[in-house]
Amino acid sequence: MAYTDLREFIRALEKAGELKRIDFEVDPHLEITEFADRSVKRGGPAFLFEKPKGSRYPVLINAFASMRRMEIALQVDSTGEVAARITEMLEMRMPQGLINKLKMLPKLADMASFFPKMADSGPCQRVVRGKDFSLKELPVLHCWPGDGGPFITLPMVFTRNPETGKRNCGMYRMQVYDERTTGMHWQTQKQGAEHYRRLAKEGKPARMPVAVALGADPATLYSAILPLPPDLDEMMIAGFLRNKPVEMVKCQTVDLEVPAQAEFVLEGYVEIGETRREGPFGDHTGFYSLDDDYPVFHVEHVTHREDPVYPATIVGPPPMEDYFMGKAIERIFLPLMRMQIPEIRDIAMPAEGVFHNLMLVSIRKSYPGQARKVMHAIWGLGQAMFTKVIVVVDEDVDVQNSSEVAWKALNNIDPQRDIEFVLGPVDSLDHASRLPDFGSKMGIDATRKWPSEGFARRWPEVIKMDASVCRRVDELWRRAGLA
Ligand SMILES: Cc1cc2nc3c(=O)[nH]c(=O)nc-3n(C[C@H](O)[C@H](O)[C@H](O)COP(=O)(O)O)c2cc1C
Ligand SMILES: [Mn+2]
Repeated sequence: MAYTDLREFIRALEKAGELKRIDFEVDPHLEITEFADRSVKRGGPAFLFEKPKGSRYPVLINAFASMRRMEIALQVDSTGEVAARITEMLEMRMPQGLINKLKMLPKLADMASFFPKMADSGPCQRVVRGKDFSLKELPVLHCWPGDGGPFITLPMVFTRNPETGKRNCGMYRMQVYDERTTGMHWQTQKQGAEHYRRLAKEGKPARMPVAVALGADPATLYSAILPLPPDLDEMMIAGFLRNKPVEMVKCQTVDLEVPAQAEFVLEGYVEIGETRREGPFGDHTGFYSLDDDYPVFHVEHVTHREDPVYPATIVGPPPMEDYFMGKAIERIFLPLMRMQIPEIRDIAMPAEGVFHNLMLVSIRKSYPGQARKVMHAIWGLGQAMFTKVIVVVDEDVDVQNSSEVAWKALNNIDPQRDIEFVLGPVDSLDHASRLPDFGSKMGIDATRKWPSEGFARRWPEVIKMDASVCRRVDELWRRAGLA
Protein backbone atom coordinates (compact mmCIF):
# COMPACT_ATOMS: atom_id res chain seq x y z
CA MET A 1 0.00 0.00 0.00
CA ALA A 2 1.23 3.45 -0.88
CA TYR A 3 2.10 5.76 2.01
CA THR A 4 -0.66 8.28 2.52
CA ASP A 5 1.54 10.96 3.99
CA LEU A 6 4.83 11.86 5.59
CA ARG A 7 3.89 10.43 8.96
CA GLU A 8 3.24 6.97 7.53
CA PHE A 9 6.71 7.11 6.00
CA ILE A 10 8.16 8.18 9.36
CA ARG A 11 6.49 5.18 10.99
CA ALA A 12 7.87 2.85 8.30
CA LEU A 13 11.38 4.23 8.83
CA GLU A 14 11.02 3.80 12.54
CA LYS A 15 9.80 0.23 12.18
CA ALA A 16 12.78 -0.58 9.99
CA GLY A 17 15.15 0.83 12.61
CA GLU A 18 16.09 3.66 10.23
CA LEU A 19 14.91 6.60 12.31
CA LYS A 20 15.82 7.95 15.70
CA ARG A 21 13.68 10.36 17.66
CA ILE A 22 15.58 13.04 19.55
CA ASP A 23 13.42 14.10 22.46
CA PHE A 24 15.56 16.90 23.87
CA GLU A 25 16.18 20.40 22.59
CA VAL A 26 18.51 20.78 19.60
CA ASP A 27 19.11 24.09 17.81
CA PRO A 28 18.08 24.42 14.13
CA HIS A 29 20.87 26.99 14.03
CA LEU A 30 23.83 24.75 12.99
CA GLU A 31 23.31 21.96 15.56
CA ILE A 32 20.81 19.94 13.49
CA THR A 33 23.23 20.14 10.55
CA GLU A 34 26.02 18.66 12.64
CA PHE A 35 23.74 15.81 13.72
CA ALA A 36 22.62 15.13 10.16
CA ASP A 37 26.11 15.39 8.66
CA ARG A 38 27.66 13.02 11.20
CA SER A 39 24.86 10.54 10.75
CA VAL A 40 25.06 10.35 6.98
CA LYS A 41 28.86 10.08 7.01
CA ARG A 42 28.68 7.22 9.54
CA GLY A 43 25.76 5.33 8.02
CA GLY A 44 23.53 6.44 10.90
CA PRO A 45 19.74 6.91 11.01
CA ALA A 46 17.29 9.58 9.95
CA PHE A 47 16.23 11.91 12.77
CA LEU A 48 13.01 13.31 14.06
CA PHE A 49 13.93 16.24 16.28
CA GLU A 50 10.91 16.50 18.54
CA LYS A 51 12.02 19.70 20.27
CA PRO A 52 13.84 21.94 17.87
CA LYS A 53 14.83 25.08 19.75
CA GLY A 54 12.43 27.96 19.15
CA SER A 55 9.65 26.03 17.38
CA ARG A 56 6.78 23.78 18.28
CA TYR A 57 7.03 21.76 15.08
CA PRO A 58 9.26 18.67 14.90
CA VAL A 59 11.96 18.44 12.22
CA LEU A 60 12.45 15.38 10.02
CA ILE A 61 15.87 15.10 8.39
CA ASN A 62 17.88 12.46 6.48
CA ALA A 63 14.72 10.50 5.67
CA PHE A 64 16.18 9.61 2.25
CA ALA A 65 19.81 9.48 3.34
CA SER A 66 20.74 5.88 2.45
CA MET A 67 19.92 3.45 -0.34
CA ARG A 68 17.87 1.44 2.15
CA ARG A 69 15.82 4.54 3.04
CA MET A 70 15.34 5.35 -0.66
CA GLU A 71 13.98 1.82 -1.08
CA ILE A 72 11.66 2.22 1.88
CA ALA A 73 10.53 5.56 0.44
CA LEU A 74 9.75 4.01 -2.95
CA GLN A 75 8.55 0.73 -1.40
CA VAL A 76 10.90 -1.48 -3.40
CA ASP A 77 13.69 -3.91 -2.59
CA SER A 78 15.95 -2.15 -5.03
CA THR A 79 15.65 1.01 -7.12
CA GLY A 80 16.22 -1.30 -10.11
CA GLU A 81 12.59 -2.41 -9.64
CA VAL A 82 11.40 1.07 -10.55
CA ALA A 83 13.68 1.03 -13.60
CA ALA A 84 12.23 -2.37 -14.58
CA ARG A 85 8.68 -0.99 -14.36
CA ILE A 86 9.67 1.90 -16.59
CA THR A 87 11.31 -0.45 -19.08
CA GLU A 88 8.21 -2.61 -19.12
CA MET A 89 6.08 0.42 -19.93
CA LEU A 90 8.42 1.63 -22.62
CA GLU A 91 8.28 -1.78 -24.24
CA MET A 92 4.52 -1.97 -24.17
CA ARG A 93 3.22 -2.46 -27.70
CA MET A 94 -0.24 -2.73 -29.18
CA PRO A 95 -1.12 -6.34 -28.35
CA GLN A 96 -2.20 -8.76 -31.09
CA GLY A 97 -5.39 -10.80 -30.52
CA LEU A 98 -8.17 -10.54 -27.99
CA ILE A 99 -6.54 -12.61 -25.24
CA ASN A 100 -3.42 -10.48 -25.31
CA LYS A 101 -5.53 -7.36 -25.35
CA LEU A 102 -7.38 -8.56 -22.25
CA LYS A 103 -4.07 -9.31 -20.58
CA MET A 104 -3.14 -5.74 -21.15
CA LEU A 105 -6.10 -4.35 -19.20
CA PRO A 106 -4.53 -4.54 -15.74
CA LYS A 107 -1.55 -2.60 -17.04
CA LEU A 108 -3.79 0.07 -18.49
CA ALA A 109 -5.65 0.24 -15.18
CA ASP A 110 -2.26 0.66 -13.54
CA MET A 111 -1.60 3.59 -15.78
CA ALA A 112 -4.88 5.21 -14.82
CA SER A 113 -3.57 5.34 -11.27
CA PHE A 114 -0.83 7.74 -12.31
CA PHE A 115 -3.17 10.65 -12.84
CA PRO A 116 -3.64 12.92 -9.85
CA LYS A 117 -7.12 13.22 -8.37
CA MET A 118 -8.81 16.32 -7.08
CA ALA A 119 -10.18 16.17 -3.56
CA ASP A 120 -12.61 18.66 -1.97
CA SER A 121 -10.60 18.99 1.15
CA GLY A 122 -7.44 17.66 2.67
CA PRO A 123 -5.51 17.46 5.91
CA CYS A 124 -3.11 20.16 4.68
CA GLN A 125 -5.92 22.70 5.04
CA ARG A 126 -7.25 21.45 8.37
CA VAL A 127 -5.74 24.42 10.20
CA VAL A 128 -6.23 27.71 8.36
CA ARG A 129 -3.79 30.32 9.59
CA GLY A 130 -4.27 32.77 6.75
CA LYS A 131 -2.19 35.86 7.33
CA ASP A 132 -1.85 35.06 10.98
CA PHE A 133 1.38 33.19 10.50
CA SER A 134 5.06 33.95 10.74
CA LEU A 135 7.73 31.93 8.95
CA LYS A 136 9.70 32.36 12.17
CA GLU A 137 7.38 29.77 13.72
CA LEU A 138 8.97 27.13 11.52
CA PRO A 139 12.14 25.37 12.67
CA VAL A 140 13.94 26.49 9.51
CA LEU A 141 17.58 25.39 9.56
CA HIS A 142 20.44 27.80 9.49
CA CYS A 143 22.58 25.10 7.91
CA TRP A 144 26.21 26.29 7.85
CA PRO A 145 28.12 29.06 9.63
CA GLY A 146 28.63 31.17 6.48
CA ASP A 147 25.02 30.94 5.26
CA GLY A 148 23.18 34.17 4.52
CA GLY A 149 20.35 33.10 6.83
CA PRO A 150 17.98 30.22 7.48
CA PHE A 151 16.85 28.24 4.41
CA ILE A 152 13.81 26.06 3.76
CA THR A 153 15.62 23.16 2.10
CA LEU A 154 12.98 20.60 1.10
CA PRO A 155 10.10 22.61 -0.38
CA MET A 156 7.83 21.52 -3.21
CA VAL A 157 7.34 24.69 -5.24
CA PHE A 158 4.22 24.74 -7.43
CA THR A 159 3.84 27.15 -10.34
CA ARG A 160 1.79 27.22 -13.51
CA ASN A 161 3.01 27.78 -17.05
CA PRO A 162 1.16 30.96 -18.08
CA GLU A 163 1.04 29.83 -21.72
CA THR A 164 -0.03 26.19 -21.42
CA GLY A 165 -1.66 26.31 -17.99
CA LYS A 166 0.31 23.22 -17.01
CA ARG A 167 1.60 22.94 -13.50
CA ASN A 168 5.16 22.31 -12.39
CA CYS A 169 6.59 21.19 -9.11
CA GLY A 170 10.29 21.73 -8.42
CA MET A 171 12.43 21.77 -5.33
CA TYR A 172 14.09 25.17 -5.02
CA ARG A 173 15.57 26.28 -1.70
CA MET A 174 14.03 29.30 -0.01
CA GLN A 175 16.00 31.69 2.18
CA VAL A 176 13.77 33.06 4.91
CA TYR A 177 14.18 36.86 5.03
CA ASP A 178 11.48 37.72 7.53
CA GLU A 179 8.08 36.63 8.77
CA ARG A 180 6.45 36.74 5.33
CA THR A 181 9.11 36.69 2.62
CA THR A 182 11.68 34.26 1.29
CA GLY A 183 14.05 33.98 -1.62
CA MET A 184 13.04 31.80 -4.55
CA HIS A 185 16.17 30.10 -5.81
CA TRP A 186 14.94 28.61 -9.06
CA GLN A 187 17.98 28.45 -11.27
CA THR A 188 17.65 29.94 -14.70
CA GLN A 189 17.27 26.64 -16.56
CA LYS A 190 14.55 25.29 -14.25
CA GLN A 191 10.82 25.30 -14.85
CA GLY A 192 9.85 27.78 -12.15
CA ALA A 193 12.26 30.28 -13.72
CA GLU A 194 10.83 29.55 -17.17
CA HIS A 195 7.28 30.23 -15.99
CA TYR A 196 8.48 33.47 -14.45
CA ARG A 197 10.16 34.52 -17.72
CA ARG A 198 7.06 33.76 -19.77
CA LEU A 199 5.00 35.95 -17.51
CA ALA A 200 7.65 38.69 -17.43
CA LYS A 201 7.71 38.72 -21.23
CA GLU A 202 4.11 39.87 -21.30
CA GLY A 203 5.55 43.13 -20.04
CA LYS A 204 2.73 43.99 -17.65
CA PRO A 205 3.25 44.37 -13.92
CA ALA A 206 2.27 40.99 -12.58
CA ARG A 207 2.23 38.76 -9.58
CA MET A 208 3.04 35.17 -10.29
CA PRO A 209 1.04 32.82 -8.06
CA VAL A 210 3.23 30.35 -6.20
CA ALA A 211 2.28 27.65 -3.72
CA VAL A 212 4.80 25.78 -1.61
CA ALA A 213 3.99 22.46 0.01
CA LEU A 214 6.21 21.22 2.80
CA GLY A 215 6.08 17.48 3.44
CA ALA A 216 4.09 14.83 1.60
CA ASP A 217 4.29 11.09 1.11
CA PRO A 218 7.86 10.25 0.10
CA ALA A 219 7.23 9.52 -3.61
CA THR A 220 5.44 12.82 -4.07
CA LEU A 221 8.12 14.72 -2.21
CA TYR A 222 10.81 12.96 -4.24
CA SER A 223 9.11 13.73 -7.54
CA ALA A 224 9.93 17.43 -7.01
CA ILE A 225 13.61 16.83 -7.71
CA LEU A 226 13.27 14.55 -10.74
CA PRO A 227 14.82 15.94 -13.94
CA LEU A 228 11.67 15.57 -16.03
CA PRO A 229 10.95 17.17 -19.38
CA PRO A 230 9.22 20.54 -19.00
CA ASP A 231 5.44 20.29 -18.74
CA LEU A 232 5.52 16.66 -17.62
CA ASP A 233 3.52 16.78 -14.39
CA GLU A 234 5.58 15.69 -11.41
CA MET A 235 2.35 14.67 -9.68
CA MET A 236 1.71 12.12 -12.43
CA ILE A 237 5.17 10.65 -12.01
CA ALA A 238 4.56 10.56 -8.27
CA GLY A 239 1.38 8.58 -8.99
CA PHE A 240 3.42 6.14 -11.05
CA LEU A 241 6.07 5.82 -8.33
CA ARG A 242 3.55 5.16 -5.57
CA ASN A 243 1.08 3.22 -7.73
CA LYS A 244 -1.72 5.39 -6.50
CA PRO A 245 -3.02 8.76 -7.61
CA VAL A 246 -1.76 11.77 -5.71
CA GLU A 247 -4.68 13.59 -4.13
CA MET A 248 -4.60 17.30 -4.81
CA VAL A 249 -6.60 20.13 -3.30
CA LYS A 250 -7.16 23.62 -4.60
CA CYS A 251 -5.23 26.31 -2.82
CA GLN A 252 -7.40 28.75 -0.91
CA THR A 253 -6.05 32.02 -2.30
CA VAL A 254 -4.17 31.19 -5.52
CA ASP A 255 -5.12 29.24 -8.63
CA LEU A 256 -2.85 26.28 -7.96
CA GLU A 257 -3.22 22.82 -6.46
CA VAL A 258 -1.09 21.16 -3.81
CA PRO A 259 -0.96 17.61 -2.42
CA ALA A 260 -3.86 17.19 -0.01
CA GLN A 261 -1.65 15.33 2.42
CA ALA A 262 1.06 18.00 2.70
CA GLU A 263 2.16 19.08 6.17
CA PHE A 264 2.27 22.85 5.50
CA VAL A 265 1.10 24.95 2.55
CA LEU A 266 2.44 28.46 1.90
CA GLU A 267 0.41 30.38 -0.66
CA GLY A 268 1.54 33.64 -2.15
CA TYR A 269 3.21 35.29 -5.08
CA VAL A 270 6.45 36.29 -6.72
CA GLU A 271 6.36 39.85 -8.02
CA ILE A 272 7.73 40.08 -11.54
CA GLY A 273 10.85 42.25 -11.53
CA GLU A 274 11.49 42.15 -7.80
CA THR A 275 14.76 40.53 -6.73
CA ARG A 276 16.75 40.38 -3.56
CA ARG A 277 20.18 39.13 -2.55
CA GLU A 278 20.05 35.40 -1.90
CA GLY A 279 22.81 33.37 -0.25
CA PRO A 280 25.56 32.57 0.37
CA PHE A 281 24.52 29.01 1.06
CA GLY A 282 26.64 25.99 2.03
CA ASP A 283 25.77 23.96 -1.03
CA HIS A 284 25.86 20.41 -2.26
CA THR A 285 29.12 21.07 -4.07
CA GLY A 286 30.72 21.19 -0.62
CA PHE A 287 31.43 24.91 -1.12
CA TYR A 288 29.37 27.96 -0.31
CA SER A 289 27.52 29.02 -3.42
CA LEU A 290 27.96 32.75 -3.92
CA ASP A 291 25.20 35.19 -3.12
CA ASP A 292 23.25 36.44 -6.11
CA ASP A 293 19.95 38.15 -6.94
CA TYR A 294 16.86 35.95 -7.07
CA PRO A 295 13.10 36.54 -7.05
CA VAL A 296 11.27 37.05 -3.77
CA PHE A 297 8.37 34.90 -2.58
CA HIS A 298 5.70 36.70 -0.56
CA VAL A 299 3.76 34.38 1.71
CA GLU A 300 0.17 35.59 1.96
CA HIS A 301 -1.75 32.66 3.32
CA VAL A 302 -0.75 29.60 5.33
CA THR A 303 -2.56 26.37 6.10
CA HIS A 304 -1.29 23.24 7.79
CA ARG A 305 -2.20 19.89 9.24
CA GLU A 306 -2.90 19.34 12.85
CA ASP A 307 0.49 18.62 14.42
CA PRO A 308 2.50 19.18 11.25
CA VAL A 309 6.05 17.89 10.83
CA TYR A 310 8.62 20.14 9.17
CA PRO A 311 10.77 18.25 6.60
CA ALA A 312 14.35 19.34 5.98
CA THR A 313 17.64 18.28 4.51
CA ILE A 314 21.11 19.70 4.51
CA VAL A 315 23.60 19.70 1.69
CA GLY A 316 27.35 20.09 2.04
CA PRO A 317 30.57 18.17 1.43
CA PRO A 318 29.51 14.86 -0.16
CA PRO A 319 28.12 12.39 0.49
CA MET A 320 24.99 13.95 1.94
CA GLU A 321 21.32 12.99 1.78
CA ASP A 322 21.01 14.35 -1.77
CA TYR A 323 23.65 11.88 -2.98
CA PHE A 324 21.25 9.02 -2.30
CA MET A 325 18.34 10.86 -3.87
CA GLY A 326 20.55 11.38 -6.93
CA LYS A 327 21.78 7.79 -6.96
CA ALA A 328 18.17 6.64 -7.13
CA ILE A 329 17.60 9.05 -10.05
CA GLU A 330 20.62 7.53 -11.79
CA ARG A 331 19.11 4.04 -11.47
CA ILE A 332 15.52 5.02 -12.27
CA PHE A 333 16.35 7.15 -15.31
CA LEU A 334 18.79 4.72 -16.92
CA PRO A 335 16.11 3.01 -19.06
CA LEU A 336 14.83 6.38 -20.26
CA MET A 337 18.33 7.47 -21.12
CA ARG A 338 18.95 4.21 -22.96
CA MET A 339 15.80 4.73 -24.96
CA GLN A 340 17.40 7.82 -26.48
CA ILE A 341 21.03 6.69 -26.38
CA PRO A 342 20.69 2.91 -26.78
CA GLU A 343 24.42 2.11 -26.81
CA ILE A 344 24.66 3.15 -23.15
CA ARG A 345 25.13 0.14 -20.87
CA ASP A 346 25.44 1.91 -17.54
CA ILE A 347 26.14 5.30 -16.03
CA ALA A 348 27.49 6.40 -12.68
CA MET A 349 27.72 9.75 -10.96
CA PRO A 350 30.19 9.29 -8.11
CA ALA A 351 29.53 11.27 -4.92
CA GLU A 352 32.67 13.37 -5.36
CA GLY A 353 31.29 14.66 -8.64
CA VAL A 354 28.21 16.17 -6.90
CA PHE A 355 26.03 15.04 -9.88
CA HIS A 356 26.88 17.67 -12.42
CA ASN A 357 30.68 17.49 -12.30
CA LEU A 358 31.24 13.90 -13.40
CA MET A 359 29.39 11.19 -15.27
CA LEU A 360 31.00 7.85 -16.06
CA VAL A 361 29.35 6.13 -19.01
CA SER A 362 29.93 2.67 -20.47
CA ILE A 363 28.84 2.02 -24.04
CA ARG A 364 28.68 -0.79 -26.54
CA LYS A 365 30.76 0.75 -29.28
CA SER A 366 29.74 -0.21 -32.83
CA TYR A 367 31.07 2.56 -35.05
CA PRO A 368 33.91 5.07 -35.13
CA GLY A 369 33.46 8.21 -33.05
CA GLN A 370 30.54 6.80 -31.10
CA ALA A 371 31.91 7.86 -27.70
CA ARG A 372 31.79 11.47 -28.86
CA LYS A 373 28.27 11.07 -30.16
CA VAL A 374 27.26 9.80 -26.73
CA MET A 375 28.85 12.79 -24.94
CA HIS A 376 27.02 15.24 -27.13
CA ALA A 377 23.75 13.37 -26.70
CA ILE A 378 24.14 13.58 -22.92
CA TRP A 379 24.90 17.29 -23.10
CA GLY A 380 21.70 17.60 -25.11
CA LEU A 381 19.57 15.67 -22.64
CA GLY A 382 17.64 17.81 -20.14
CA GLN A 383 19.50 18.55 -16.94
CA ALA A 384 22.35 16.24 -18.02
CA MET A 385 23.42 19.33 -20.00
CA PHE A 386 25.19 20.44 -16.82
CA THR A 387 27.63 17.52 -16.81
CA LYS A 388 31.07 19.13 -16.59
CA VAL A 389 33.10 16.00 -17.28
CA ILE A 390 31.87 12.93 -19.14
CA VAL A 391 34.10 9.87 -19.30
CA VAL A 392 33.05 7.27 -21.87
CA VAL A 393 34.42 3.75 -21.53
CA ASP A 394 33.79 0.43 -23.26
CA GLU A 395 31.08 -1.91 -21.98
CA ASP A 396 33.55 -4.22 -20.22
CA VAL A 397 34.35 -1.46 -17.70
CA ASP A 398 32.23 -1.36 -14.54
CA VAL A 399 31.38 2.31 -14.13
CA GLN A 400 30.10 1.69 -10.61
CA ASN A 401 33.73 1.03 -9.71
CA SER A 402 35.44 4.42 -9.91
CA SER A 403 38.91 3.01 -9.43
CA GLU A 404 38.47 0.60 -12.34
CA VAL A 405 37.32 3.51 -14.50
CA ALA A 406 40.28 5.68 -13.45
CA TRP A 407 42.73 2.85 -14.14
CA LYS A 408 41.41 1.88 -17.56
CA ALA A 409 40.46 5.35 -18.74
CA LEU A 410 43.84 6.84 -17.88
CA ASN A 411 45.57 4.02 -19.74
CA ASN A 412 43.37 4.34 -22.78
CA ILE A 413 43.68 8.01 -23.56
CA ASP A 414 46.01 10.07 -25.62
CA PRO A 415 44.83 13.28 -23.99
CA GLN A 416 45.23 15.65 -26.89
CA ARG A 417 43.45 13.27 -29.21
CA ASP A 418 40.74 11.95 -26.87
CA ILE A 419 39.62 14.97 -24.89
CA GLU A 420 37.03 17.28 -26.32
CA PHE A 421 36.01 20.66 -24.93
CA VAL A 422 32.66 22.25 -25.59
CA LEU A 423 31.00 25.46 -24.46
CA GLY A 424 27.48 25.64 -23.16
CA PRO A 425 25.19 26.01 -20.17
CA VAL A 426 26.67 24.93 -16.86
CA ASP A 427 25.15 24.47 -13.43
CA SER A 428 24.43 27.71 -11.56
CA LEU A 429 26.37 26.26 -8.64
CA ASP A 430 29.59 25.96 -10.67
CA HIS A 431 31.90 28.53 -9.10
CA ALA A 432 34.79 27.96 -11.53
CA SER A 433 33.06 28.69 -14.82
CA ARG A 434 34.03 31.93 -16.60
CA LEU A 435 30.53 33.29 -16.21
CA PRO A 436 27.55 32.28 -14.10
CA ASP A 437 25.59 29.56 -15.95
CA PHE A 438 27.96 29.52 -18.95
CA GLY A 439 31.24 27.71 -19.36
CA SER A 440 33.12 24.78 -20.77
CA LYS A 441 32.63 21.08 -20.43
CA MET A 442 34.96 18.19 -21.16
CA GLY A 443 34.37 14.80 -22.70
CA ILE A 444 36.95 12.05 -22.46
CA ASP A 445 36.79 9.24 -24.99
CA ALA A 446 38.41 6.46 -22.99
CA THR A 447 37.18 3.65 -25.21
CA ARG A 448 39.57 1.38 -27.05
CA LYS A 449 40.60 3.16 -30.27
CA TRP A 450 39.93 1.55 -33.61
CA PRO A 451 41.85 1.56 -36.89
CA SER A 452 38.78 3.21 -38.40
CA GLU A 453 39.37 6.04 -35.94
CA GLY A 454 42.88 6.45 -37.27
CA PHE A 455 44.58 4.33 -34.65
CA ALA A 456 47.30 2.45 -36.53
CA ARG A 457 49.08 0.76 -33.64
CA ARG A 458 48.19 -2.54 -31.95
CA TRP A 459 45.93 -2.38 -28.84
CA PRO A 460 46.91 -4.63 -25.92
CA GLU A 461 44.67 -6.88 -23.83
CA VAL A 462 44.09 -6.42 -20.11
CA ILE A 463 46.19 -8.87 -18.07
CA LYS A 464 44.21 -11.82 -16.75
CA MET A 465 45.30 -15.16 -15.23
CA ASP A 466 44.18 -18.49 -16.76
CA ALA A 467 41.05 -19.85 -15.07
CA SER A 468 42.62 -23.30 -14.68
CA VAL A 469 45.56 -21.82 -12.81
CA CYS A 470 43.20 -19.89 -10.54
CA ARG A 471 41.33 -23.06 -9.65
CA ARG A 472 44.55 -24.92 -8.95
CA VAL A 473 45.92 -22.13 -6.78
CA ASP A 474 42.60 -22.00 -4.88
CA GLU A 475 43.44 -25.50 -3.76
CA LEU A 476 47.14 -24.84 -3.09
CA TRP A 477 46.17 -21.67 -1.26
CA ARG A 478 44.11 -23.69 1.18
CA ARG A 479 46.91 -26.25 1.51
CA ALA A 480 49.25 -23.47 2.48
CA GLY A 481 46.80 -22.52 5.22
CA LEU A 482 46.09 -19.15 3.61
CA ALA A 483 42.29 -19.53 3.36
C1 LIG B 1 17.74 19.17 -1.62
C2 LIG B 1 17.66 19.77 -2.98
C3 LIG B 1 17.71 21.15 -3.13
C4 LIG B 1 17.63 21.73 -4.39
N1 LIG B 1 17.68 23.09 -4.50
C5 LIG B 1 17.57 23.66 -5.72
C6 LIG B 1 17.57 25.08 -5.83
O1 LIG B 1 17.71 25.81 -4.86
N2 LIG B 1 17.43 25.61 -7.08
C7 LIG B 1 17.27 24.84 -8.19
O2 LIG B 1 17.12 25.38 -9.27
N3 LIG B 1 17.29 23.48 -8.11
C8 LIG B 1 17.44 22.89 -6.88
N4 LIG B 1 17.42 21.52 -6.79
C9 LIG B 1 17.32 20.72 -7.99
C10 LIG B 1 15.92 20.74 -8.59
O3 LIG B 1 14.97 20.37 -7.63
C11 LIG B 1 15.84 19.81 -9.79
O4 LIG B 1 16.71 20.30 -10.78
C12 LIG B 1 14.44 19.64 -10.35
O5 LIG B 1 14.47 18.67 -11.38
C13 LIG B 1 13.89 20.94 -10.91
O6 LIG B 1 12.59 20.70 -11.40
P1 LIG B 1 12.03 21.44 -12.67
O7 LIG B 1 12.76 20.88 -13.87
O8 LIG B 1 10.58 21.09 -12.67
O9 LIG B 1 12.30 22.89 -12.51
C14 LIG B 1 17.51 20.92 -5.53
C15 LIG B 1 17.46 19.54 -5.37
C16 LIG B 1 17.54 18.96 -4.12
C17 LIG B 1 17.50 17.48 -3.98
MN1 LIG C 1 9.31 19.97 -13.92
